[in-house]
Amino acid sequence: MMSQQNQQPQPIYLKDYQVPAYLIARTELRFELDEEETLVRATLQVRRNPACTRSRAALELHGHESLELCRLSINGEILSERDFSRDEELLTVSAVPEAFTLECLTRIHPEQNTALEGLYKSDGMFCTQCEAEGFRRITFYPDRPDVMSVFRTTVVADRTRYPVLLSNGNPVESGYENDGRHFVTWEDPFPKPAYLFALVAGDLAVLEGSYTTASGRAVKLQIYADSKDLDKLDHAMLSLKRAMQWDEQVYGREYDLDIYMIVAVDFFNMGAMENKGLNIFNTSCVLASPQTTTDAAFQRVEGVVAHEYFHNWSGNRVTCRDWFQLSLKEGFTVFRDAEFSADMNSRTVKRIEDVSLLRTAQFAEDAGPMAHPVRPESFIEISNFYTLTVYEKGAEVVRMLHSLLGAEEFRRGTDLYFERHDGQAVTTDEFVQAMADVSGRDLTQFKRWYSQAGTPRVEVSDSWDEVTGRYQLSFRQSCPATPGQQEKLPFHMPIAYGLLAAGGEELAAGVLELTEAEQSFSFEALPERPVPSLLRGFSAPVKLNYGYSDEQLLHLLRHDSDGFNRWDAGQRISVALMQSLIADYRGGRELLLPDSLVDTWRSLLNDVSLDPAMVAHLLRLPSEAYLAELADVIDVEAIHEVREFLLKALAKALLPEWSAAYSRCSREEPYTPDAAACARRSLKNLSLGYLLATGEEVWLTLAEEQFNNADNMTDQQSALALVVHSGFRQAGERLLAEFQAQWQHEALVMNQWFSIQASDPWPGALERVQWLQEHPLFDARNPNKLRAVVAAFCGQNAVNFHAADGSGYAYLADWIIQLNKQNPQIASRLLTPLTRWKRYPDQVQGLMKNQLTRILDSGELSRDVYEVVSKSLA
Ligand code: 0A1
Ligand code: ZN
Repeated sequence: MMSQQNQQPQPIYLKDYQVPAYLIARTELRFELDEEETLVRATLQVRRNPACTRSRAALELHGHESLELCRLSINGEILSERDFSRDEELLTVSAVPEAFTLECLTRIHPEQNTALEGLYKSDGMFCTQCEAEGFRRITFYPDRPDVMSVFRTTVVADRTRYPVLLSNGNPVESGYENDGRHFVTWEDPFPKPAYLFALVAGDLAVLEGSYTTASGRAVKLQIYADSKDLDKLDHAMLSLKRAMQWDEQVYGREYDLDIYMIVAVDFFNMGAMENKGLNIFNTSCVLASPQTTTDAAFQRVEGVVAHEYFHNWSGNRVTCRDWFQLSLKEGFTVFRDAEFSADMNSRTVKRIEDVSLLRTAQFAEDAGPMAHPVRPESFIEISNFYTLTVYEKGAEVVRMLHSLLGAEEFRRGTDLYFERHDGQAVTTDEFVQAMADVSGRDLTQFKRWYSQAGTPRVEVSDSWDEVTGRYQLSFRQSCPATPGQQEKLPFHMPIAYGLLAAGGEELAAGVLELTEAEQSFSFEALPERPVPSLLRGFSAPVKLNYGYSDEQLLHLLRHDSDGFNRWDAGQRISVALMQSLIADYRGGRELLLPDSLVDTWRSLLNDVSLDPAMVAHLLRLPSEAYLAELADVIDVEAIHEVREFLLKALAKALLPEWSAAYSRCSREEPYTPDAAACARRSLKNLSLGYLLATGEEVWLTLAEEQFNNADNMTDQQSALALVVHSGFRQAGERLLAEFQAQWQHEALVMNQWFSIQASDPWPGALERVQWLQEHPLFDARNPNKLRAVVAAFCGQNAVNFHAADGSGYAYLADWIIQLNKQNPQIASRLLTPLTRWKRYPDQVQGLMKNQLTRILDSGELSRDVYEVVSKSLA
């Protein structure tokens, strides 16, 4: 597992896939949980896989080096050391019968497990995380997703400390032992791969609910959490019921077990996990209450609860053949949860948020050393491939299929896919094949989206013939080289479009299908030269360029029937202006705010007929991260200074409008979390940000009032973050202290307190994070705390992370070296900002690379960190 310079971990290739030699019909597990050590007895019904052509293949069981093997037997005969061999990854038994019972007793140490993979302890409770390859830290097993088995699990533990004992499926038996322990046996009738196994034991409170499926079956719903958080589970429960209903209505998918459980845990590497019937969630993705949770976090809870629920069909009933197919379940499930959220809230706003994430973070991933296709060809450590590319770009690929086929045909495709492959472990090819079969379309070229990495570029030009009324759009597509892929072939992409007349009405609209490197489309007999609205709804994950004039963009901003493109037109205006201001800043020229922008913004701010959420999105300046992604060479300081200049200039130029918008949106009504109220809060807090950017004390007073009087976390936290980040030093300290006093017992709220400080762009942030790390509420073993401090500083505080002396880089490298052994997954994720060194000026590159080299030379590296560092330096 750990590697040294001389024996480096080797990649695994998709092309080397082989079917498993042995299958497991039944898995029986017995866990004896204990503070010091846990005993796991596994009884497996094994038989040769008839589909495996390798005769006399050995039985290979994965087993992490931390497993202590106590006893191994086949059909009751204990094996001696000569009967099997073991290395860091595998236990191999060379001679086994055709079908047999294997029994394996192992001892494990959950209390020492800081990697949070396998069985571990989170704040006094036992829990598991088995995706992707965590089950091999629990017992010896063919830990691969194409081995699916029925599980029966008995959990034994002390009655008083662990009154709640959970596992997958339905509870079938329970009772007491005579030594103060009790047990519960669970049986999951649906065959599943080991990565979906889960176990929880602890002293937990529960919120119960119920749901009756479309066919009339009653399902018990349970959400477990620490008793102090019992009042924060209603939103998750409501979201779950909505998700269950939505999946019935939109996909015809019903839940299949009698019970559905969610457990909230504090120590978790990711957001949540879809274990069959027993989801385990990071507290940050399940707990919600108006007093402690922002609007954004409410939406995240809704989305993640739905995401994990939807996995029951897209992931669990139909699962992945191997981990290269990860996007089969993740891309599809992200698409499903995005559509669900769009239906529950504002479709346009959801799309704007998702595309913003894709265009900043996923495009940056595509342009970095870890760029990979939606279906990667190789990996060293699979944990490194739970990426924006697999999740978000994967969802865009599914969305494109939806656009190409249309909603009805797409639904027939998913019906066929679920029916054909229920209970199977399949590949992305099978998913696309179902779509091809229902539509009669040839999707061979489309599949390049799965195999070619990189963000395609689409250059568009047009021509107009006054005499015939012929309008022509010409497209040219290309895709930059990515690691291991120099040449790319053209993609099959849907380009949703509309053609707008001067009066704003639509002359034509539809979806163009681009398949060639260069391709033109003509529109005949148009009454006038149109303004093209291209890539509506962001119909393909590409960078599209057309030489829009400001007038054309303003026209789209005013008239486009596609809300997304209206927003995007505004973004294009802002981006173009900021790019020219960045050039001015670098050239030492004075920065000026054009009157035209002020006029446009004024009319948007004054237009009370517009959705306030939309106005807020339109008037939020493009993020530093997005501008960085668009730059040839990233000038961190120039980007930051230009954005600050614009904030201040727009604040001053539109002062009465910001103030009016603020007042208009601050109604004296009690808090509600509905979409309209969220929309008002977002415009109100955006306005407050601009007001504070003036630096005038009156607005500080307003912000402090909002902070003090808020009946919800969105308003209170926005006020805090805005005061701190606007550079009101003293007031900021005062509010931070008050906030801490008020919320010190709420871990998730305090995470926000940490991250507001860590992302503070003003000088001194490095000293601040070093101080925060010593705070009694900081805990370096808790991933949420690391994200709130380390990731917030390195990922959301560009000016400070990129300090000219390289101190930010050294700070991150210190953390990586410390976390490498403690929690490799988190270490490797935190590393991302350092991997982007090629995007910065020469002198910066050297400083960043030095730290990467320092990590590489720091001793034994986990596969996770080794893969990212070595690929970054290659
Ligand atoms: N399948 C989960 C994501 C997940 C992946 C790995 C984990 O542990 C390392 C945890 C969760 C999802 O998509 O929600
Ligand atoms: Zn998922």
